[in-house]
Amino acid sequence: MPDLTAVRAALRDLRIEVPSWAYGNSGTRFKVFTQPGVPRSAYEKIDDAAQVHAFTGAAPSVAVHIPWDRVDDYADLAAHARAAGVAIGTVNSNTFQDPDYMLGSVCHPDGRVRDKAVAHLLECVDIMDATGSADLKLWFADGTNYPGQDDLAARQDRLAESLARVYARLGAGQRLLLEYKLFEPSFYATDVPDWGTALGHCMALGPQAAVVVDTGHHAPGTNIEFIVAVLLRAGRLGGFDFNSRFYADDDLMAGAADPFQLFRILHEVVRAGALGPAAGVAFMLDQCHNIEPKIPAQIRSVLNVQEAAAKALLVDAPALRTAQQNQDVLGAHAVLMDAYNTDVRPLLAGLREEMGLDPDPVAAYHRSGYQDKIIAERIGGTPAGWGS
Ligand code: LRH
Ligand code: MN
Repeated sequence: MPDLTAVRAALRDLRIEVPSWAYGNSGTRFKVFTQPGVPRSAYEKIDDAAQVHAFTGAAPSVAVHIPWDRVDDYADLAAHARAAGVAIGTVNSNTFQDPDYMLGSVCHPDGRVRDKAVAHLLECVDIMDATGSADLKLWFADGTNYPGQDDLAARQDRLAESLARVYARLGAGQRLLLEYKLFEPSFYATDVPDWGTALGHCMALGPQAAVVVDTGHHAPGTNIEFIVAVLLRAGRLGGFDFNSRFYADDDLMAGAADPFQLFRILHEVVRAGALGPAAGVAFMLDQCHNIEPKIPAQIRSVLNVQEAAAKALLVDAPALRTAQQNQDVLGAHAVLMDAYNTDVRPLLAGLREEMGLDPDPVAAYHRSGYQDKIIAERIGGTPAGWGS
């Protein structure tokens, strides 16, 4: 049985970064259903994100997305975040909404469009300097819809050249995180479709480049924990965009659609000793709450990741290794399932009480009256969204 003191210490250290865009209105191409009390600015998004940290004690940073979170003074935004008890985390670029990027951004055939895209990415590094953020996360919608539309290899050359220009701008301690996605909005070839392509570009760039695994970005049936094990072994797992899905990039709450998969992924992270902050793996949520109240959904998502991590920390590693060495197929599987089938909610509730938090963060949030306060206060202005 793992040492519970060590398990509790690891859970105390677990940090989950929340996405600013989860608090704004979001939807699908069919409809964006708006909700009352939605933030109207990056400042209000941070206020809402700070609620998640206040009730969970495990979400001390907020990822921002540019230009959705564009402000006049990023140092002031960072100061506002600190005053709210959180920090500005990963800076996400956006080269998927400007009209010039219809046929791509950093992979576009026209060098002027690539220059425009690279200029935006360099602006994001300037913003990191102002907010004190370490990570620049790059996801590119770039791709094609029809065979022959463009030269697949030439697009890789353009991508490599563009990434190198951004990589050269990074300061010490800053990282470029490259996120892959199989498809959407491109439906024939995406220029960074999978972990292999992303890893290849990161290896070519240098040690400050690593891969982000968004759990919604794979073909159905993909063994994501295998990819995680390989990236950890290569020392190039930069982080996760956690969410869950039944079909495509559904961006549902992490662990909601497939809690067993989230456990298997975190088992590989724990096995590699990479759960702690020192390991440099960023645990981020990337979700959209199209029909459910956003702040409680974020709190629930943080709890889901905590629960999966707690189960992974309870895997009896020596027993597992012994069973694996003894080629005891069922025995080894049983060790993992024992941990997965452990109800870790009492352990986490106890830990929250030790941290001076309510054992039931979702209920505590509802009792706080914050939701009613923002619905009453946030009248007028332009509710935040994906701005497309
Ligand atoms: C792309 C993605 C990416 C973000 C966006 C909000 O699907 O996962 O991480 O930029 O969602
Ligand atoms: Mn993502």
